[in-house]
This record gives sequence, C-alpha cells and structure tokens, in this order.
Amino acid sequence: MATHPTRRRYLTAATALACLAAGCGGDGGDGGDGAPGPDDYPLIDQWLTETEIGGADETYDGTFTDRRGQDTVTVDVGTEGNGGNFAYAPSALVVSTGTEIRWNWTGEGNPHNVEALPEEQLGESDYEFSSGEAEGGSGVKYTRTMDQAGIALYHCEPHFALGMKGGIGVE
Ligand SMILES: [Cu+2]
Repeated sequence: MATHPTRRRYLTAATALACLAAGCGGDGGDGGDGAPGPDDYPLIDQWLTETEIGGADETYDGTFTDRRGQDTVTVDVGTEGNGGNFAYAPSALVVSTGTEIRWNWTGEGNPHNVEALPEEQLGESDYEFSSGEAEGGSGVKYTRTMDQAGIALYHCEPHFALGMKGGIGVE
C-alpha cells in the first residue's frame, strides 16, 4: 500500500508547519511543559517591562514563578532590585483561584505599599486593591485572596517610577 507512507509524510509536514506557526518547543515561553510564561500572560509581561506607566522591573527576566495549587503564597516586599530594595519577590507569579497572597515587608528600602489600581495601570487588570498608605519597617503584612480567574497588576506607590511592580496570573 503506497497510500500510508504518503499520508504519513503529509501529516508530518502539516505538524511541522503547525509548530512553526504556534512555536512548538519554543524558547522557554511554555515549551509544552505546562509552565506558565510571558506567552500566557502578555499583559503581565508588558506591565513589568514597559516604561511609560512607571518604570520597568529589572528583576523580571521573563520567568513566572508557578505556585498553582497552593492555599497561601508569600510575596516579599522590599527585596533587592531596581536600584535598591525596591522590588517584590517574586514579581511575576501564577496561582490558582482561591489562593491567599501574603505580602510580607522585609523592612528594607521602605516605606512601601501594594496597590492594584486598574485606572492607573494598563486598564486591563481584573483586580483592584490597596494595602493603604506606604509603611516602613519589617513585620508589615497585607493579605488578599485571589478569588477570580484573571490578572492582577500592582505597584508600590513611592517606588512606581523605579519599577517596583508585580503581576499575578490567577487560574
Ligand atoms: Cu516600594
């Protein structure tokens, strides 16, 4: 039967073309291993890299920290980066719906706060919240349960221009 090899070749070529279009086995975006990346969250990627609304977060290298399936996740506030202790860690994060985020002040580079204000950001954030006035010292905490699928884009008001920004994808 000559039809089988012919058909197989056709399917192989079609698969290769589909991979060219979709980027199969790409450069770390998702690579097919299920890890979330910039391709999954282009608005978070844009938020952390653009410089027209606040600064770019120099601690972001295109890597998203995957904390899906966990009840609580801690984000440190005031970690090294952006010219001082003006970063969140991790700044790019993916969690599951229902996860409680605990922002935990390191006490460095303060005062800081945590603000998700859609009208001041890209206009695309699904979350609006604020820890209130910037506070200094260690031991300050702010918690928020991520109760809907979507994205949260947030920043530190005093260090916005320096790139102290964070983004959370909620699945
Ligand atoms: Cu700050």
